[in-house]
Amino acid sequence: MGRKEMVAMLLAGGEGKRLGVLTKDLAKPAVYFGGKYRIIDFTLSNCAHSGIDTVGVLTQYQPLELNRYLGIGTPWGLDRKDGGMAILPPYVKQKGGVWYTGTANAIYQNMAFIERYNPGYVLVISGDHIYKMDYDLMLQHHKRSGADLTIAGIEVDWKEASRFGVMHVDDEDRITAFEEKPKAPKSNIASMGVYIFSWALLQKYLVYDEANRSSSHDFGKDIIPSMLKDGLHLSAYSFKGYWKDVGTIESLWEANMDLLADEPSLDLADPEWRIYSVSPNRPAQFVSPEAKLSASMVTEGCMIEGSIERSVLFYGVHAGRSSEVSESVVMPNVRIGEGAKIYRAIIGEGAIIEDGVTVGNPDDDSITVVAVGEFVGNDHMLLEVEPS
Ligand code: ADQ
Ligand code: ADP
Repeated sequence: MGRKEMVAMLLAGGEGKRLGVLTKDLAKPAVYFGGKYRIIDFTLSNCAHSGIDTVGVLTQYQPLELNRYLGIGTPWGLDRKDGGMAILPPYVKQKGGVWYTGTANAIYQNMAFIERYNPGYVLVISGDHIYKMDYDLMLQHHKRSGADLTIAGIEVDWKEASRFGVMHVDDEDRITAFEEKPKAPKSNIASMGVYIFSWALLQKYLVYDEANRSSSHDFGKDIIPSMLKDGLHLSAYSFKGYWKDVGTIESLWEANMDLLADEPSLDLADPEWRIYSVSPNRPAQFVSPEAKLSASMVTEGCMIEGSIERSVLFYGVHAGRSSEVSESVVMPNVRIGEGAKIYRAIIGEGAIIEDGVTVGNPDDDSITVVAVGEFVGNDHMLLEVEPS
């Protein structure tokens, strides 16, 4: 194997329990997003545009569909012999196999994969964020500052800060303090969970952390705090673009709605930064004479006979006559019956909404979720998520 300057390790094994019925049989990175994509397409496309050709994808929870989707990495230009994409599930080693316990442990168990490429740097990223980012610019920042670890950071709303690792940064971008998901955050600069480590040093810390029995083997909880405590140079790379962690129902819904703004802050049409995905090869969408469509994304294979407003429809959705869909995210192959009404909802793949049924409530802020494959009749109770 040729030497690589930087190898990416993409964490795609989290359980995603906060997405509830949408991730019951599906890893979070494989969840649909934005009409034509899966969440993981964004990170993989970032790798492609940043000139990264060696990516280890660490899977664990419900990997079947994700593995099938990733294939050999062709859509992202990663189907190559020298490097390319490798799917790295926990496997049985001579000393016995173990489930990945935390994010750092997942990388620890794959040190041999990284070592094959003898890289100068390792980029750690997640499969559950929506953003467009050039990791090469971050690498240049890392080299320029001479840091041991660079963490990408972004300013978030104060009310959201406790969902993230937050950091304090001085005038020279040096991280002076880091707290993982603090109850009372003292900074609103969130870690994006995007890290560049110098490989020799990361290796040392992974081994050291593994020997520590009280560690949870997590980057945010263990590795970053111990590097900081040891006085290493941690630098923040300030990211200015659109970034969203879509780990909750509310944020997944919001990020889809963000695409429908007059001038969306995440431009999917940028010819310089395509988001690569796998096309389902369906016929063009069909819109019947009585249909109404406004401010929506409607994808191939859809058949629209009702009224669709401020919604994102994935492929193969059938919206029956006189149906109404408003401010909703409708995943592939959903059937919406005649006269059915859907307000502020996320409808899982393959769900069936019977004729005349109402899902969601136009008058409140909650978001209703219909599970993958669920049949919704008139007497059905649905999960509502109150806004936080
Ligand atoms: P979280 O996203 O909450 O916070 P975590 O649950 O550890 O952190 O997941 C990080 C990523 O790793 C996710 O993509 C998840 O799918 C994956 N993952 C989790 N456990 C894994 C395992 N055992 N094997 C493989 N993959 C695994 C992190 C940071 C915060 C930061 C936020 C930004 O800890 O500091 O602010 O990301 O979203
Ligand atoms: P959420 O925070 O929404 O539950 P994440 O994807 O961020 O979802 O992962 C949550 C946690 O679940 C992580 O800390 C991870 O270690 C843990 N986890 C990952 N895979 C499994 C699994 N197969 N069984 C139990 N826990 C898991």
